[in-house]
Amino acid sequence: MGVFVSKMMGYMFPNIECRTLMLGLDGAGKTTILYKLKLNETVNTIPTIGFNVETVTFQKVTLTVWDVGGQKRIRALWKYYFPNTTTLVFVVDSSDRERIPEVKEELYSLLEEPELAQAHLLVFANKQDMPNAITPNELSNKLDLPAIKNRQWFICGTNAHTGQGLYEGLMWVKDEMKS
Ligand code: G3D
Ligand code: MG
Repeated sequence: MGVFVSKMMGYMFPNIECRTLMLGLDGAGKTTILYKLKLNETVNTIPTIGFNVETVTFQKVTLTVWDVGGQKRIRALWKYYFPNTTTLVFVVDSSDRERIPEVKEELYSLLEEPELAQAHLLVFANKQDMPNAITPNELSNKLDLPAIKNRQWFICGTNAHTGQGLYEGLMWVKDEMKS
């Protein structure tokens, strides 16, 4: 699946510059998704600036990944990654119902960032394989996504272990970039 997705990415993003930020609470599944996509041989982590940033580049697609939440002091550093972001990929642990309010709070604080005003939003309702997972539709409602009118958004259910759903999400990103 990883190799397949990598190949598809090559076909999907021939000349389109695409800078995505993949964000979510800790434990949502971001690192697992990154490795599943195997966008590059190595995932670079930049530990020096106080929080873990993972960056991979494949062809013209750059994925920068970090955990949201946590200390205010660290949040001040996020903004350096905001400019020129084309797509915000927000990963949610669909099986962690207790943290949905926290997820929502973090999501909307990001959507209020002026430098992310142009960014499209892709939500991965991850861990769909878990028996107690909430469906993408239910998550969409809990996060009030239908109320978002000022940007394009899309939600899909994923399983980062099998890669299920990741391709669907990336196809949407591609189509958005083309239009
Ligand atoms: P993060 O990078 O967002 O913090 P990780 O999250 O990628 O480190 O994943 C956190 C845990 O969730 C990991 O468990 C990982 O295997 C698991 N996980 C990620 N995606 C899925 C999924 O789609 N389904 C299920 N069932 N589990 C998932 P461990 O136990 O390895 O720490
Ligand atoms: Mg991680």
